[in-house]
Amino acid sequence: MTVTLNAEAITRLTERVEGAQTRGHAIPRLTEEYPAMTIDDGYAVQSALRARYLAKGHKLIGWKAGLTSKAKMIQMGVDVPSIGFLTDRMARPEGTEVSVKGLIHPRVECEVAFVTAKNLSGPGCTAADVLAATDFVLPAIEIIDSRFSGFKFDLESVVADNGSAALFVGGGRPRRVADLDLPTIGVVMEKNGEMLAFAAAAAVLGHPAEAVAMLVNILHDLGESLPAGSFVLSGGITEAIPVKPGDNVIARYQGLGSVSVRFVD
Ligand code: OOG
Ligand code: MG
Repeated sequence: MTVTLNAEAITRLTERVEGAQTRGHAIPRLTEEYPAMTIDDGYAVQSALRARYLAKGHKLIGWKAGLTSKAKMIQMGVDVPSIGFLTDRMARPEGTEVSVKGLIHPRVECEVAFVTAKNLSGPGCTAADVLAATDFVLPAIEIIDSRFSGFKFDLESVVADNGSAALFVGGGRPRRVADLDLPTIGVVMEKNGEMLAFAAAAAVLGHPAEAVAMLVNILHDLGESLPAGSFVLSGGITEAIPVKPGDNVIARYQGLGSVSVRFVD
């Protein structure tokens, strides 16, 4: 870990990101004030943010991998995956209306979610380890919302902003990984009846379990591990699509069913 910011700077940045997340207002990239900040500084802010939410009673339910597909990396101009944490407050039920109140410029992503049955820890965690520890996988829609103006960021800033995590919806049909050929599963994302993006799950690092293994290895660097019963988002398979109140989004997964969300004010 190469944390370069002092404790005071980390606290300042954590409060700034928390304010932007809870009040839903955009802020400049953190690197504008701290151009030399490192990715580890970003994770130091993210860890402090997690501690603050947990102290307020939010429950950690899992983690998210992000920027794990070429489509996402190209869209965001970042070529290294990142991770973020997920809490109970971010979960929304499937097939219901989801309010975008408090979000700045939400976008949706279709992802494969993993639910684990065994603890996983790094270093050296592999996709095979992840598959052996997985209880089931299910389709998910992640609703991301960057707290940075114009949805423009660098890796240091987005890591501090918890990987743009905002809300997520799991749904479809949970399936055992042994019964699937996960990489070849096709996904189609529709908004208001129009097919806007499609790809196969292999777009995520060749196999979504690779993204979970990467996440576990980053967790190790943060002094954390992934407990059994965790919910893990493995990263957007296609580029993310902007949404606004009135939009209907449906993500259809071959063999895994579909997840749908209607956005409201
Ligand atoms: C960063 C979060 C990316 C994914 O699935 O790739 C992410 C962003 O694009 O805002 O969640
Ligand atoms: Mg995502």
